[in-house]
Amino acid sequence: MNANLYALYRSRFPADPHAPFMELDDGSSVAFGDVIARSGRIAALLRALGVGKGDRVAVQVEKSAHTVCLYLACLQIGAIHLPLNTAYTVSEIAYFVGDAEPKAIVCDPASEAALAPIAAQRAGTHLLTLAADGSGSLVAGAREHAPLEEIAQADADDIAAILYTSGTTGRSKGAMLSHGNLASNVQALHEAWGFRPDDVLIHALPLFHTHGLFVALNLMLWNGGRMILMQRFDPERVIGAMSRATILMGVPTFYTRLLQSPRLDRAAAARMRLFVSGSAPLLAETHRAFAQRTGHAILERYGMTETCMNTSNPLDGERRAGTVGPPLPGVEVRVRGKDGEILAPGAIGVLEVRGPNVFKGYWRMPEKTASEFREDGFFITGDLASISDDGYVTIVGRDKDLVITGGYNVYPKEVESALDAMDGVVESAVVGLPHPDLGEAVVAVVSTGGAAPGDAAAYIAALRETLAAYKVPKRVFFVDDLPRNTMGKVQKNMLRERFADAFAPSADA
Ligand code: MLC
Ligand code: AMP
Repeated sequence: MNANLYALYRSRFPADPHAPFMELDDGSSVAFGDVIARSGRIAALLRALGVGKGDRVAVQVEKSAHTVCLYLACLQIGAIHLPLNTAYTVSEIAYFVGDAEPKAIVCDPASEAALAPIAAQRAGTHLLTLAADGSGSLVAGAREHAPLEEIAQADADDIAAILYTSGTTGRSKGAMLSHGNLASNVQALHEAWGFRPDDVLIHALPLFHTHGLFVALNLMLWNGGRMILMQRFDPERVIGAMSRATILMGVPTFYTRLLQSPRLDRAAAARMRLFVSGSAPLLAETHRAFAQRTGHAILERYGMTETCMNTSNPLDGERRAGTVGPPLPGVEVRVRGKDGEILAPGAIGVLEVRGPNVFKGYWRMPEKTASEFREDGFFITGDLASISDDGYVTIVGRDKDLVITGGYNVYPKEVESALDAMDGVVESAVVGLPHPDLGEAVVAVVSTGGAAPGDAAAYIAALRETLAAYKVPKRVFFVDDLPRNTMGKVQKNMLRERFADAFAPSADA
């Protein structure tokens, strides 16, 4: 049997090649037959360029139907898909390319000139371009080829994708996900969320992170059903699409923004059967407000880049606000205390997970990988949680120094390192503060060592040169010295308390 995820999808695609798969922003639609042909042509082009099994294909492009086909083409030839956030700057991309050594880089035509020197550093690396409208050398080159029919043989343990996630040390790690990891998770979710052949998904998430790629897109490929592919999240357009859809998946910011629209009501959501939230904590008050307005209880689930989805509130049964539900079938969870002891229900500790969904390790970082797994195969998530008597998991915080802003992760260390290298900064501490739209917002506190405060706007502008915009602090505060405990460690809790109201509606934000 071929465990290649694309082979599994193909066996589930509708028999009719004219069956629609994607409805696009311009109202046109792409049928399953088109998807097979377009992906096959890209697969043939990549093969002709010498991209083979296990080679990395780095992709930093706008969301479009072509992006979906490029992902499938990588799977088809057994190459490793390596999607990159469109917000990453050239210096961030240089790191990923140096680390992953891709055989091909596909970028937006607008970034070609900036990325060419990076691609040129490694002999045999091809630089191709793809714009949202399909222009660029990738699709043009693919048109010269007949669609590849063959699907590369893959074992369940072969790597299908590498997704970079930042780390507490500030150095990003490539999480290696296998065909088996992705297949087991999509299967578990498909069953747990009761997918039906006529389900229509509103896809408004980016295609370069787990939520949009391995949950939303993979589920619709597995379901062989239809999705409305929106290039970006626009609450009014999403509400407009609800009359011809059944499912929406989003980060909590989607739901708080939807609630701001007076158009969101029971009638608008009448045809929908499921609203899913994840990637960041959904406030219980958002859950309640959404239920009140639409009659739908948002289904919250919990996952990570390294594990795909771990837990989910039930489709049938109680969707408990403020919890992420019990583990998915095949996934085990437990909570450990400070001394390594496994805790009883209700107690708070670090959550660990084990199952076929858990990744194969970090790319070329065997020691880092080993340090994040227990001997019995449980992965240490770094999330603080408790498990109720009846198995519902509640995420109460994080043991890792991480900010989640609008569903994107920012590791403070990366921002602090960039700030600390700047003139006038003695040292810095980056924290996440409550933000009404983004859940948490990145904020920097800079110690001047007693000197006069610097120009916050100038620091922000300088950081934007090297860091993706969502990582750049929304505010910079200046202090003489950072608070420290007796061990000399910066007390970020004190900073969070001191500046807690920075984004409160009444604050001068
Ligand atoms: C955009 N901006 C953000 C931001 N998104 N700032 C902080 N945090 C964010 N998340 C900034 C931009 O840099 C820009 O700043 C300004 O906001 C407007 O940009 P935009 O592109 O127009 O923003 P918008 O379309 O409003 O995007 C907001 C959003 C988006 C919430 C729709 O961030 C989003 O799609 N988030 C989803 C992230 C996601 O997919 N996460 C899943 C990870 S997987 P300026 O200054 O330039 O104007 C995972 C595992 C799991 O976590 O469990 O799922
Ligand atoms: P990422 O590394 O981008 O995959 O983000 C994974 C992290 O997002 C997890 O470790 C959690 O901290 C957080 N996360 C995901 N889903 C939820 C959720 N439903 N509630 C709280 N935190 C979540």
